[in-house]
Amino acid sequence: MVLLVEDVGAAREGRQDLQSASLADAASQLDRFGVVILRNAFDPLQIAALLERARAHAEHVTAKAMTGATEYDLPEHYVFSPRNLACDLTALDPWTDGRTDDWTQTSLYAAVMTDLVRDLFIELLGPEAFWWVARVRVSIPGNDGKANGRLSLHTELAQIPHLSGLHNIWTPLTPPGVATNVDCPGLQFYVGRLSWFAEMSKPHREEVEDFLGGLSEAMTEEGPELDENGYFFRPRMEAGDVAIFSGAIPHTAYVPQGATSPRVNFDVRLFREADEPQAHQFTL
Ligand SMILES: O=C(O)CCC(=O)C(=O)O
Repeated sequence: MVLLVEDVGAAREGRQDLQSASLADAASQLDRFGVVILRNAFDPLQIAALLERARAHAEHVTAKAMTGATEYDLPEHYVFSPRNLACDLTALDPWTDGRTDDWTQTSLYAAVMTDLVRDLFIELLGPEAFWWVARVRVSIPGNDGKANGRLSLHTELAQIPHLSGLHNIWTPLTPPGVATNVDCPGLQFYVGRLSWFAEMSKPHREEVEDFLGGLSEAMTEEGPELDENGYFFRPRMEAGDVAIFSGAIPHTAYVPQGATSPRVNFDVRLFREADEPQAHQFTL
């Protein structure tokens, strides 16, 4: 298994360019595009038990959601939200079974925090960082507009402006062979104007949201026509791949026409400083 980094720039020409990754390559993608995709970041066998639980969880949630249920009959420690079909990672992770809400105690943390990922975050945030909201989300194709409706195209910076140095880790918890943006809903990023979003998202949130609102039709199209400033990057990701993205990059889910499976994923927010009472400090 070779760790690869995807060239986000090549996706603009419809090419998928994967190269063996170094810390410098990963940092450069993140700096230029606001997102880096690490393929084969970890061996999915390390989280085999979590993947099995994620599969069973998605099956249960999908069956409930498709009947329009409001009661999901999940144990209380799942801290499950029918609004975004998300629950705490620690409820599903076999290492914790909900006994703690600390994602740094989970088998997923042990798998994702490879030397490269850790070094990248130390470069971005320093060795003492914070995290907040570590969740497993289920996204169901064909159920848009209902409980799990796609979030609007947004930047985290505009939505949670009180965190500094904010970055997300996003990783699929899908069964082997199931790829996001091909077989199941994935993530899409609007690539372009990164410095404008970085500068404007906090002080001029409405202007940023107006601009993103104008892209709402394009973001659902298979081959959107966009101006020269931007394009949608829709990475194909499987279990073991990791996306790391900055608070400045606009993103939301993408549901490909051929999607048949629900998508389960994990996401967490990491940051440098916080005026956030629920933030947890940790050492990278
Ligand atoms: O997983 C998704 O569909 C969206 C995730 C997202 O927008 C976020 O984590 O901020």
